[in-house]
Amino acid sequence: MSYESAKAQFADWGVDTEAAIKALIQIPISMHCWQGDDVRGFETQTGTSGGGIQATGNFPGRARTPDELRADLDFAYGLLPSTHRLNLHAMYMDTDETPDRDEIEPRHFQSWLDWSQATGIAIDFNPTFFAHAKADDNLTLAHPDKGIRDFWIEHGKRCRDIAATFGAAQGSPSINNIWVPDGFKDTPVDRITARRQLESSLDAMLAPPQDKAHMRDAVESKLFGIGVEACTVGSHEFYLGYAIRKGTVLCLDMGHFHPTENIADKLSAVALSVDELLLHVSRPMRWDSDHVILQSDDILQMGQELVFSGLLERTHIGLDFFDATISRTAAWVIGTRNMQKSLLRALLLPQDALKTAELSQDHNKRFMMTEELKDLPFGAVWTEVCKRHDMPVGKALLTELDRYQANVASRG
Ligand code: RNT
Ligand code: ZN
Repeated sequence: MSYESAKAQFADWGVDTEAAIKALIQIPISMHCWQGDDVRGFETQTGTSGGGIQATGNFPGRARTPDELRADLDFAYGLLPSTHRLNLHAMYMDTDETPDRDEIEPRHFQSWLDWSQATGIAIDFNPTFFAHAKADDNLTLAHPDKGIRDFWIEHGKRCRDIAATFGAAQGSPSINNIWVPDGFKDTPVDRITARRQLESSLDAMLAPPQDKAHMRDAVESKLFGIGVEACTVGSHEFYLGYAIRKGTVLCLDMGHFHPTENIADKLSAVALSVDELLLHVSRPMRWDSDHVILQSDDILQMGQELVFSGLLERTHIGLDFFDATISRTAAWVIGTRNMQKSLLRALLLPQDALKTAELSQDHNKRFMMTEELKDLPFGAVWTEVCKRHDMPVGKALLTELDRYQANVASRG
């Protein structure tokens, strides 16, 4: 179907496809670096990967060096309409030195800053509280040992400085997201001491003032992880309360809740109590499996909720998936495009008419409309977006992805 005839079909419902396209290309998605190398990072000294997260598979082509990762990222961004962001983890430092986590400085990330300046891709940041000998027992900021807690507090402080350095250079705040694996494999008898410990460590870490124009602190909750099945110290209730009381950004990862919970439903609820949200858009399958996101109901609902609740302005959209059984670059491109497609679909709905039907309690009209609207030619509008950015879709996209994969397949 041609774009012109799709445009007419949407216009018939009162939808302006040009306005939707314009809105879409203003929405940055923070693409996560860790899909490119199966969450390994580039440190010379690490413990076990740990943290209860796991990439499985051995598809060829994993990036082994910062240069390979940046080349893969450049390729992926080249197939994504609009200007996006990069979500970088501290363990992706690029240096000949061997700083421990409590010794890292902005200079260890200079090559990323240079890349960001050259590409115009802004960087968000994450302290890395896993894959380290001092995190092998899945306790970091909540550890009973003060020396271990202090080590991780120092790491967190340094990461805030690094994020602020990126933010100052790029002209938009770098969102610095704190996720710790802390928890217990078996049922603890004292939960509140660990939670008090986590709270006071976070307070110490966030105490040094930072310019909000340069960096913002986010906190990410979790339900459970491998090895911490019985209790996660930084649970949803813990961080929801923390974010409200301390004014941080609240991060919701779609894999960090009970499997039947609707994460899109949470946005409008928590948005009444926190100013800003960060999403880790992900796809849990039975557990926090971090599968690449599809155009599935939960992702479409997430896009629709962001648009219909007017939350795009204060939500930072990040992705969090890692699949090592498929091409890493194909995973980035198709997964990130799926997030964009979910937003585009929402932007192409007759929002006012749907809301009017609902507010007037005409549930029959809402029902008929939502179902009929599913047949509109969303794909033709997406194809037009890609065409305007000189980017392939369909079989031509697969050819491009295969071509690049063939080039990286020989990596050891
Ligand atoms: C882990 C969290 C966290 C990580 C990244 C690598 O369960 O989702 O966000 O996936 O920090
Ligand atoms: Zn996450």
